[in-house]
Amino acid sequence: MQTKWWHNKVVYQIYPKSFNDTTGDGIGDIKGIIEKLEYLCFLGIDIIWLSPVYESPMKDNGYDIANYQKIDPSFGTMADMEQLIYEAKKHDISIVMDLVINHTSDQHPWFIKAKKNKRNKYRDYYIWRDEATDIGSVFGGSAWEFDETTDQYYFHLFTKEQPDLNWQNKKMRHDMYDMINWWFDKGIRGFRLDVIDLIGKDIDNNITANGPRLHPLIKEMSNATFQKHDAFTVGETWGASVDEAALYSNPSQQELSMIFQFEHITLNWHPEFNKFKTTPLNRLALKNILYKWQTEIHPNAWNSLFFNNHDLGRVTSRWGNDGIYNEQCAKAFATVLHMMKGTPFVYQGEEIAMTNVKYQHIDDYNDIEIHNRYHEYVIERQVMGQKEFMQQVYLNGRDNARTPMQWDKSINGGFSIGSPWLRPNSNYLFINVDDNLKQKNSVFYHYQKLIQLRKSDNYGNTLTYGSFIPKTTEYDNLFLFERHYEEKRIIVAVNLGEQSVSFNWENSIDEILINTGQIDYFKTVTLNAYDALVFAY
Ligand code: TEU
Repeated sequence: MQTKWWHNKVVYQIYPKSFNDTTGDGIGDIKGIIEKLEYLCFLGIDIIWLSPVYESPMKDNGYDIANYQKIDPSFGTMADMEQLIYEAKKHDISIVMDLVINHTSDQHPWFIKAKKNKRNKYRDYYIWRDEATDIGSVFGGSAWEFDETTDQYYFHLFTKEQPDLNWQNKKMRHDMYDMINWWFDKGIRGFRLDVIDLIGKDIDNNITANGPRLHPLIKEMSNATFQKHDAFTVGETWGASVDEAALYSNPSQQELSMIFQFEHITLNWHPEFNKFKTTPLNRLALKNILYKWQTEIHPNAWNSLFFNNHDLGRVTSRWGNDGIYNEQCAKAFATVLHMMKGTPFVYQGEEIAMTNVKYQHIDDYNDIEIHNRYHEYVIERQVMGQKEFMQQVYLNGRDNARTPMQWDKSINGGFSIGSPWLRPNSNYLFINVDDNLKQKNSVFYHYQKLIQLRKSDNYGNTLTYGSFIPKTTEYDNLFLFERHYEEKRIIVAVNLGEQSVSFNWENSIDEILINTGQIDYFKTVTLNAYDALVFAY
């Protein structure tokens, strides 16, 4: 396999609005990220993926961009951004920005001009039709909004404040490529591409994701930008299959470094109500999906590895046990993730086992998706009761991932001396960075160890390039697999449940790499609730 600079790197995702506020306005800022670079360096991460910090009306917390080349004042200035890039580089950390180019904000100058009249040169930067079709918005309701100024509908797969761009317009595309290269010239090392599988849409044939023109468009973009800068790129592609993953990430395609696929995330989602009507996690189904993506992906393609991000409930609350087993459970999920082949992503707070939050009232929530779906399912269509809906929000609502980062026991968990834009989780009193750094067997130091293993002389190549060999077991909750590279062999055994499991082991053990329980072994290895054991043999 052709080696890439990012192959053995670990990515940390920051949702700036909730990371660290240095001005006291209750909103995280770029200076707050600079202040925490030492912490991130100590954790051992190599790349920071920054959720959007561009100028935005914040209808979707920055995923509605009004100016791609201006920093939103709530996050700071362009000088702050340039300083972050500079300071991060001094810590050998690369900055990757979030590229939201399927749509802009309705406050973007392009859209403001496009709306003025039909003759405007920016009119065709967006998608206009005389009649609406029955395509729905991801956030509920129609994907069409009527504009009275010009008596036409415009298309928006997300909120009506996020009009979709027309990627068939060549001038728009090249304006975008100029912007992308402008950011590379500032020293960033890559991009996370928001819902990039939507830019090939063919809405007159009811095709939104994975359209016929998708890969030619990504190739054109990549050749005009990413390939020129040996960039790290990860595309968000919700519906991608393991075969389609190679179309994006096989280097011979010259498109992207990797994609975020969501088959493991949506495995217990309802076909119509998605995250708002889920079934309990089926661990065998999760195991089979993770193993499939490890063993069936094209040998030259590349996996991203994640359980958390800014759109998902936190994994210990969503799939595990965020009560008595919270820390053990966090370590177990992290061990499975980081011992697989691909690029691990750590979402802010995951490294200290932050959990979901339970606000009592719907008005305590900020997320446009939660509010839109509450209105649609509970109020308008009455297909769900209030209690049932709130239970699903407690599991999968996006605000669970957006509560302020919990730094210490001080007011607001040390996130802000002001009034935070989203109420902190009150458990910051016992789940916080400060306590984690003081406890040698904390979740933080477990993540630090996992990341160190990936960079170690002895096991770095095995974990980065080694083959993945699944082992069959009689237990759904026992994730047992091996990693082999040249003469190195590692076995990974994680109990992703509360019932004890065991497996026979007759071979010698060369070195215990991870042991989160007091695991005894003599011919039989027994793992109790959420124990994780990794050893070389
Ligand atoms: O998310 C795409 C997306 O579809 C998810 O928001 C998903 O729809 C939802 O969480 C599942 O119900 C990307 C960004 O990650 C998200 O934050 C933005 O809201 C969205 O695109 C629009 O830019």
